[in-house]
Amino acid sequence: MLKKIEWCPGCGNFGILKAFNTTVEKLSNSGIDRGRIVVVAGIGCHGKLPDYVELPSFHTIHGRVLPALTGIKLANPDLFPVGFSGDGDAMNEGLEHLLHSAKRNTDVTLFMHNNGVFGLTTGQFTATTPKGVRTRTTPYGNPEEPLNPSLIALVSGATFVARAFAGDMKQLSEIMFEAVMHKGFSFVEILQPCVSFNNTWDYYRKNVKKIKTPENFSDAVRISIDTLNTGIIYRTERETFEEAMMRTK
Ligand SMILES: Cc1ncc(C[n+]2csc(CCOP(=O)(O)OP(=O)(O)O)c2C)c(N)n1
Ligand code: SF4
Ligand SMILES: [Mg+2]
Repeated sequence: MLKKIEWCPGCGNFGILKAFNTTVEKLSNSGIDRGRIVVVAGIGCHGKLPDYVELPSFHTIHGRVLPALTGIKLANPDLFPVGFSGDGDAMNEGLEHLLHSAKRNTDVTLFMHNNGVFGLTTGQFTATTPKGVRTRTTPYGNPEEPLNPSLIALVSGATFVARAFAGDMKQLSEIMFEAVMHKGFSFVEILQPCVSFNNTWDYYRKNVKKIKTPENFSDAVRISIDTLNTGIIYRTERETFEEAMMRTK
């Protein structure tokens, strides 16, 4: 049974949920039935999303979405493992897993809700909080430069990298569909306003830009550096981790 939604009214997670529901419909219509889409979430506000969709799901520990997705794919390659992580979950607690999943080209998808704070624990700064932003733990402004998740995924070897905005559900669900269908590691960074601790709605609405997918890796790197660029940043093909494992058995 679906649980009652507990996100703050106005949270960007609502747009992500809506876009994902549209994506699941589209996947079902393309022959991927709901029983084959397995969702995994980390710990945080984003981690409640599996409670709000009727799909097989697993709620893992903080920062460990990717190991769970990898295990699911290795155990049953017919499944489509889809993960939901936060910026804290994927860029602080679980950063190494992202690097290694991209390097291995594990055939799974990771959607990272980037709200620039540890939302569930009430607004501490994370590795993606922009410099100067005041949070519960940076009351005089964050003294550190932020990490750029899409750039990190790209240079670590991800074969599908995209950035999207929770306020543009049409673009987001199109990207989500392509990401799940992609064979290899797909990473999608979703710019997600947190109305309670880092309200970026106005800023993103005014400033996000849409890009055309660049033709080569160097241009993809250049485009990913501007954190307001949204769209499919890079897409290529190479042997997946699962294929390599089967070949060397
Ligand atoms: C190993 C570990 N460290 C810290 C925590 C405490 N904790 C729970 S949720 C959370 C914040 C999650 O932030 P993020 O991943 O950005 O998700 P959001 O709530 O913003 O969606 C933290 C630090 C934990 N549960 N486990
Ligand atoms: S704290 Fe932020 S991220 Fe969490 S539900 Fe509320 S608005 Fe959304
Ligand atoms: Mg967060």
